[in-house]
Formats: sequence, structure tokens, C-alpha cells
Amino acid sequence: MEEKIIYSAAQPSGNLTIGNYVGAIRNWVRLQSEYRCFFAIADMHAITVKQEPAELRRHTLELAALYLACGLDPSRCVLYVQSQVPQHAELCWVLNTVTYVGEMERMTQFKDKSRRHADNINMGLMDYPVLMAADILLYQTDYVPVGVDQTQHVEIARDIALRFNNRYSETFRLPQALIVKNGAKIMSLQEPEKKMSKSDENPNAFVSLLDDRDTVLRKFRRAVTDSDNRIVSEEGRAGISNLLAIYCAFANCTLQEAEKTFEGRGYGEFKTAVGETVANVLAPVQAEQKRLLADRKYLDGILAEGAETARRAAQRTLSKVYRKVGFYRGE
Ligand code: ATP
Ligand code: LTN
Repeated sequence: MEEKIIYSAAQPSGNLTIGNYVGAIRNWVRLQSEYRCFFAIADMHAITVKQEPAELRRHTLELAALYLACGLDPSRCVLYVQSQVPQHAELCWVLNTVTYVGEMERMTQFKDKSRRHADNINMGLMDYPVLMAADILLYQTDYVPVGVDQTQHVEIARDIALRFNNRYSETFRLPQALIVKNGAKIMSLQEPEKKMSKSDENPNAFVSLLDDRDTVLRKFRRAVTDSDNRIVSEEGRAGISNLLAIYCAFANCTLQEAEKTFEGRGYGEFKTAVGETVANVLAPVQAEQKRLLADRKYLDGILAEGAETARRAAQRTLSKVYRKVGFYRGE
């Protein structure tokens, strides 16, 4: 049987949150033993909003170390930095010619980010999904493990692939999003109707994978909940439902089990328990990231090797594409 291919990425736009961990990274770790996996650091996507150059560089290295600390194993997956593989930008250009401006203007994330960064609605922000389609399609990806917020982007990648295949003949495999059952959308601790996001201007809204124990406990203690004191997940009670989802994801239990554990207990006690459960999972990841960051040579070696493998795989698809669209390659 043909080997299935997995592709995913995260932006080095800050430190990863527990949302990124539960919705994405943690599942990548599970998938790497079964499939051929490519995991990237999407620095080209990150600059679609303003980044401080020195910070972007630092976040990129820190994210690489964090990927490894979370359990990605370079002998089982290809781990690399997007901008080190020029084929992404090259394929993006070709795909731009089979993508309509109107469909990009309708993308939820574009509308959202345009509102949040009204002073910087640049072409890159609008082109974000096409670059993401290029990422995915270059590797002939079958499955894209992402959080729910990214499903629209994976669907557009599929549409673009289908359109290209129809216009020029079969070239790309059609990708599909892979969404986890629990934790695919962890919500903000301050505004539980909103997705938890690493670039939120209020640091109390998210828990970073790098937050120390006291910070984690404090953020959960301050998490917004309603005045009702029952610890059950219900429609209309976004705050407590979100805390329960986080607890289940980190304690590896079902909602029924969690509700039973906390039956008759107060919010204070529950919030402390959630904080402690999360902090216990984060502690070893943080220690491992710190250890890895002290060995810059090792990290650079992993990334260089990853980029080399990625370039080779990507070039196979890109050459095919260039041939199909009619780019002259000599006799
Ligand atoms: P930013 O705030 O900079 O837009 P982000 O926190 O949304 O970033 P990304 O780098 O865009 O993070 O996403 C990395 C992965 O994490 C994606 O697969 C995304 O779907 C997933 N993800 C992001 N936020 C959450 C969340 N709150 N719950 C579950 N998964 C999430
Ligand atoms: N846009 C994604 C990050 C990303 C990605 C990808 C995810 C860039 N390229 C390719 C899956 C496949 C995000 O998480 N915001």
C-alpha cells in the first residue's frame, strides 16, 4: 500500500500555547510513528503580520527546540524551517494564478486579521492560504493535522489542487484536514467565546507552554467563569466548558470522568486542579527545551538536514508543475 503523507506547521509568531499543543503538536507526535511526516516552522507565514526580526529569529529556534521537546523525533519526521525551502514560494506563485481574489477575501482568518491589523492589510496576509496550499501540496500530502480554525485553509488547498489538476492534468494529491475529537479548539481564558491565541495582547488569555508553574496556576485561577458553581460542560457556559476540555486533554480522561471527579466541588478547587495538571505536563517539556537550546549546533544540524530532505521532496513536485504549466526548461 502507498505510504500516507502528513504535513503540518506552526508559525513562530510567539511561544506556543496549550491550544497549539492539544490541537496540533501533540497529535503530530502520535502520527510520526505511522506515517511519513513533514513538520515545518512557518516563518514566511509569520511575517504576514509585523514581526521584530531578532524576535522572529529567536522564536524560530525556540520553536524548533520545543517541537523536539514535545516529542517530535528527527529520525521519524522531517523537521525544517519553511524559508529554507525556496520551493514553497515558487509553487505559491504558480498557485496564485489558479486562485481568485474573491475567494481569498472571503477567508475567515483574513477578515479577522485585517480587522486586528487594520494598518497593515498587506498582499501577504491575503495570500496566506495560497502559501499554505503550496506547503501542503508540495509534499503530496494526504492528511493535515490542525486545529479547527485551520480547516477552511485546508479545504481551499484542496480546491486549488483540484482546479490545477483539472486544468493541467493530475498533479497533486488531494489533502484532508485531520482534527482531534477533544481539544481541537481551546478557548481564551479571558474571553471564552474566542479562540486561545499565542498572539493575544492579553497574556492572561493564554497559557504558554513556557509559563512557569506559578504563572500557570495564577492564569487558571483568574480564568473567566460564570457565577453558577456547578462543574459541568453545558451550552452557554463557555468558560467552565473550556476549563473542563483543558482538564480532560491534560489528564487524559473523558468529560464524564472529569465531571464525576469534580462533582460537588467548588470553582476554586477545580481551577487549582486544572492548573496543577497542566503545569505537571509542561514541566518536563520546558526542561527538555532548555537543554536543547543549550546545544545550538545540534539544533542547527537537525534543521539543515530537514531542509535538505524537504527541498528534495518538494523539487519533485515543483518540476512536474513547471513542466505542466509550460515553463521552458531547455532541450
Ligand atoms: P497566532 O495567534 O499567531 O495566529 P495561533 O496561536 O493561532 O497563532 P498557529 O501557529 O497559527 O497558532 O497554529 C498552529 C496550530 O495550532 C494550528 O494547527 C492551529 O489550528 C492550532 N491551534 C491554534 N490555536 C488553537 C486552539 N486555541 N485550540 C486548538 N488548536 C489550536
Ligand atoms: N496557517 C497555519 C500554519 C501553517 C500550516 C501550513 C498548517 C502554515 N502552513 C501547512 C498546516 C499545513 C496555522 O496554524 N495558522
